[in-house]
Amino acid sequence: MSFPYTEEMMESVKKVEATRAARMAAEPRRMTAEEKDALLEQYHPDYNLSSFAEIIVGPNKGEKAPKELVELLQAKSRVQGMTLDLAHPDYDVDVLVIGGSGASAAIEAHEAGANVMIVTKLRIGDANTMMAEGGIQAADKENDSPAQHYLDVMGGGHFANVPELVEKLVMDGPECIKWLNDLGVLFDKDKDGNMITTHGGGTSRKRMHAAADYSGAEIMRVLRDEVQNRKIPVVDFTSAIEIIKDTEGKAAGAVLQNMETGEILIARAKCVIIATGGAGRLHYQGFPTSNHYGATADGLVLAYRAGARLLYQDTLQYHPTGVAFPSQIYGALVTEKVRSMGAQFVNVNGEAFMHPLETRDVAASGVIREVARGNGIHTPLRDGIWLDSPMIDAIHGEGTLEKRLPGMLRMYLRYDIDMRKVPIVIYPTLHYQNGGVRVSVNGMSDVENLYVAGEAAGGVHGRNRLMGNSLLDVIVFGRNAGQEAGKQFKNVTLSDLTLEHVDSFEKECEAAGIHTDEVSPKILPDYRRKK
Ligand code: MEZ
Repeated sequence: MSFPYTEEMMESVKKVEATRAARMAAEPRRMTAEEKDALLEQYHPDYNLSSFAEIIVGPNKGEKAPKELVELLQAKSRVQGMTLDLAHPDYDVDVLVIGGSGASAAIEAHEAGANVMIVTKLRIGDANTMMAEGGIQAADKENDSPAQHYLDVMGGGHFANVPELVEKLVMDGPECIKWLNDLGVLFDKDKDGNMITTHGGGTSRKRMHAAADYSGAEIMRVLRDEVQNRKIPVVDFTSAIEIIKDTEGKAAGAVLQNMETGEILIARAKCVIIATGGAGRLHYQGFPTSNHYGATADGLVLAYRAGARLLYQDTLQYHPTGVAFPSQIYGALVTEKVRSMGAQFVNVNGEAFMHPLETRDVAASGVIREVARGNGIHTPLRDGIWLDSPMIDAIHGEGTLEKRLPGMLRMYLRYDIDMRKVPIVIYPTLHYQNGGVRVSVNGMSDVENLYVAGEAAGGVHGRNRLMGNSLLDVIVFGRNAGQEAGKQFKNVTLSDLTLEHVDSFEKECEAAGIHTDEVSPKILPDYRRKK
């Protein structure tokens, strides 16, 4: 392979280089609140109403959600037409964790004495948690406090966040970092052993703890080890396709389907924890995604059909810096840490048009606007914006980018792009669902004994999440759900198992005149070429 930038791109690179010293000397300007509001309204994809539809049935009837999600929420159940022997389950456990990102929940429930099982549709760790790069927030430094973190989270989420959830997130943050560190997560530390922390978009203090630029992979490595050490059973390549309830309406297990053989299995459980992650593979509004292959909103569908309400299902996060070029890695994540380390957004004329660390919704909208204004860099799949990565070594010294962002460097070097020497082209990529299943502070949804943790739950981030709060969310609320279920299962006596709620939901759909061939949960995206 040879260096892939075109002559036209290199002409623009020269302009980026020509303005670099001046840009480094000047403090980039922050937008005013009014400027941000106007920008969001005009350019953020959440404001593109034509891509949303009304939910016709279920607890969120009358509210809007992305069209693709509405279709799945109101699709046919995969168990339709099946005769299932619910009285003779294949698995009988105290706590069933659905999704490998629930590893921390499984560990805590196990610690509380529960007989726990994890079921995951791919392998444990094939999850968005694994793919989080830049870090995890927690206010554990002297110049910081949970109160300061709280204000940042609320401001970033447009004050739509559920206050009690935010309080739990920030108060438990420092202890979570300690828990992970004690388990063996190799966080970046200075020569004296102190954690190195950086800023993220919208943070007023440097509280991003990282393991280079593979923070999620490092955290998942350690959690997976701990699951193995505790001999917690993991049933992999097996998807949950429906929540089972008992005749009193409590969550009581799940119908599972082996992904290879198609075999149907019944798991009975006194408590169920959903930790199935996000929805990037639904490619809302045609966006590429940074998400893992299985991110198809399954948890939302399962919980919704069981009667749980969703919250902020109409707000998505488009990460400002997805790869726009080269095409082979289109939509892959370029961690925000690149900007935390100093790289600026620069247009085709070499101008820095926006502060690099505005909150994600604002930054993504700013990039979209700059391209819409015709100031983008032309590449085969789409025009994008320069992220001036050579600034990192220029600011912090040679070798910094290689040390602090080795994953990024390697990803681009595979295509002969050395991001230490030339800027890279980015455009927003679908990254996160800000909303999800509504939960109370103990992690329980509206359905008794059905807990939801991590990206599948909604409320803590309001209408926009800050960098590093998703890893924190999945650890704080995963552990919390595990601890709560670890207490709760001791009080649970299950009556007969039933899927009556699935039948009732289907009848409600019929009565509402919904006719569809779609089945859900979706489980995996369908990338086959359509005729
Ligand atoms: O929290 C995230 O989404 C995250 C850490 C992403 C990143 O840019 O690295």
